Amino acid sequence: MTKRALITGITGQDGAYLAQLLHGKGYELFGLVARRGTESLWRLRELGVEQAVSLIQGDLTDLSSLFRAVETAQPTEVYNLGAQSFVGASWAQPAVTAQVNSIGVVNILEAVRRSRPETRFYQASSSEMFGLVRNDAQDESTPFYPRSPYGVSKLAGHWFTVNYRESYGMHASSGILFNHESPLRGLEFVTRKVTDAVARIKLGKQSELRLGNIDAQRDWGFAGDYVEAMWLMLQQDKPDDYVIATGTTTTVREMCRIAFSHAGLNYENHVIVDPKLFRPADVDMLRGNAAKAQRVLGWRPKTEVTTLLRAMVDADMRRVGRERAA
Ligand code: NDP
Ligand code: GDR
Repeated sequence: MTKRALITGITGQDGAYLAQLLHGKGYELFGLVARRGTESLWRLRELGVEQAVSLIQGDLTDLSSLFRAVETAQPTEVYNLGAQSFVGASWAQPAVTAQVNSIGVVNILEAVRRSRPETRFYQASSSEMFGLVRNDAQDESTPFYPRSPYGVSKLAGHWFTVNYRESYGMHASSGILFNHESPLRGLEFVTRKVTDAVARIKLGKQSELRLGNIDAQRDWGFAGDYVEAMWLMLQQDKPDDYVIATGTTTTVREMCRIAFSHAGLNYENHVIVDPKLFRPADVDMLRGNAAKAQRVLGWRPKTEVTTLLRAMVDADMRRVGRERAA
């Protein structure tokens, strides 16, 4: 029987990589697309899977659209990747963030439970739920202490997923993913903001880069590796929660050094720390322990942070170069 996947957040970074992975495995693909003013299918196009996905209009805050999506797609697996995913914006729009990231999860769980309860369900949870960490490496037993409206909203989504699993016996799993990046990352996130700026500075289009807290440390992996973990979770007999991470942490400052030096530049000549870009409360350090995912799923990260950043700089050099030629 052909497997059928419904992906919310199909137009985002992870949506595109997951669509590419599942297309390669022969899935029939359906993607929920919220109507936007701007063109949003460029990532699917870059990975060559735009034609492989049937798009269904809908929004996580609109329960009726989710029922329609589930009824249309008749999915065997649902991946809930849709979210207001930018932590920085969550202080300015806390209610929208909660609406999409918390109530949106209830909505999609309800649509699945009432229409096709046997469907396997994946929830995109986040290391941001750990927030103010008090131990060296975070795993599935680490207590949560979110530090942003985004983190709080994701924590509610996480617990709704656990609760639907325990209340209704649904095959609902939650992946607690640490930061993962790629050349398809949105420009608002710090790695892509840096690699895009490196390309612009190198090609003479920009001279400085303003950043916030460059002492923050993150455990950065490659999105292409992380979507494999999502898929593996739904192939298990039993649903569960898993931390997905590389186990290596890097400061924003060191990340800048790696990215700038790949283009033959010294970040110290270009990066300006701007207090206006500091968050009201930040997560200072994250480092994940993915031992359970390795043991149960056989998953391990394949891409190391320096390789990832260099690939992102190379992709931005090509993009910015094309802009110049046009
Ligand atoms: P992106 O920001 O790239 O993509 C988010 C997606 O959600 C977009 O397709 C967006 O659509 C969609 N979306 C936003 N609001 C709604 C809504 N109301 N209804 C339906 N869809 C909506 O995020 P990523 O791909 O990086 O992340 C995927 C998921 O994983 C998110 O839930 C994120 O919070 C979570 N996560 C991400 C991590 C990371 O490091 N990347 C780490 C841990 C968790 P549009 O393009 O039209 O706005
Ligand atoms: P994060 O990623 O908040 O961890 O959320 P982001 O790249 O936005 O920030 C990482 C760290 O860098 C510091 N920083 C800056 N961040 C941005 N965006 N812009 C800046 O100019 C800047 N300067 C310093 C931040 O303060 C922070 O400490 C990402 C998202 O993908 C979430 O959806 C996901 O859940 C988590 O990762 C895990």
